[in-house]
Amino acid sequence: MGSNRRFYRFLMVLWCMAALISAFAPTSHAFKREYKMQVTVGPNYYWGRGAAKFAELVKLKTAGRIKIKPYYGSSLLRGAQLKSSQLVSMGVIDCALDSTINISPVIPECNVFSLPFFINTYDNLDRLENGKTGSLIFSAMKKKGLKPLAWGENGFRQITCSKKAILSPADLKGLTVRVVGSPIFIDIFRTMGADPVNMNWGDAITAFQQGVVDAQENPVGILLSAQIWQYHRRVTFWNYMADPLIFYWSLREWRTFSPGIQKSIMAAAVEAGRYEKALVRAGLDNGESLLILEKEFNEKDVIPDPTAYMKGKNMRVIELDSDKRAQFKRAVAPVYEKWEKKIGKEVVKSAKQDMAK
Ligand code: X2X
Repeated sequence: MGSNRRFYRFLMVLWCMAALISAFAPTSHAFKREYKMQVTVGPNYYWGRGAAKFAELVKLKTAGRIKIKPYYGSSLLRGAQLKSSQLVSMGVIDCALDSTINISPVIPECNVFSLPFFINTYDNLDRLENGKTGSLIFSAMKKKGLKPLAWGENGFRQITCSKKAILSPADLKGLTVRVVGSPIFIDIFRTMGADPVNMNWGDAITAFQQGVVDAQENPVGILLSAQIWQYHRRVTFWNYMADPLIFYWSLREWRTFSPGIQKSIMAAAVEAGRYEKALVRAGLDNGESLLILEKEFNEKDVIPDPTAYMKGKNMRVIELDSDKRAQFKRAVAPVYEKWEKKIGKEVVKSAKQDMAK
């Protein structure tokens, strides 16, 4: 039986179980024993710690009524990270802290963050999230049965390589690059002349270990936890795309909560998002994130200078200046023509306006 068919059979079983449980569950103000949360990476990643913080704060703010259990490493999805928003909208999974990349199969508008060499600074990213672009994305989610709660962050994605330093598009020619299975990635890397192979994050680590791929791209927070220097000795900081996270809930279930519970969960997501963003930006911004961690969260378990840390692990860290970045941007121009249509002209326009503010 094909793995797709097996997956759909598995989905059906999950869905029937959820339907049975909800049919027999008492309706008025009864809470589930456990609310299942999908998280793509493990508990030691900054992203995983953001999920744990959310669960902890929700429990606290709802006086123990809502208990969220994070399922790390996409274990609820057998690794199939791109299925998360579909399952949350069906109500099979209660909630998620997931990347806009993994949400993009259901919400194509999320690909605006993946337009290559488009958003390149934290200021721009914050303007998008808090501006019209963010609200357009949140309303698209609501239409698809998802209740967005708050933004988190995976980070700007950087490329690492075992074979050579990547300084220009020519360096990518013929390199096998592991990418997420979202189609815009295949288009970006093929356009730049590389040979992209898509795989889920769980399989990617094995592929790095076995040297099946020459390169991969992920934000610094992921590189640190995955200890990428064990497999790839070079990293190019090119900020080629932003990768926000979103805390979100199944809309159908959300509507069954009282306004008080909704308010508490929402406040928990906003606070956990602030914490998680500060973790991933620590040492990469103007110092603000380290201050937030210290003053607001009394958090010391963080790598204060990730660049120096990676160099200390014998990695070569390459920073691209604006001329070099412009070379890459020119190389990926055809991706814009195709993807602006898929994302939607209004969203792309609002992103440009938000960034111009
Ligand atoms: O799969 C990836 O590269 C990861 C972990 O960054 C995402 O989930 C988008």
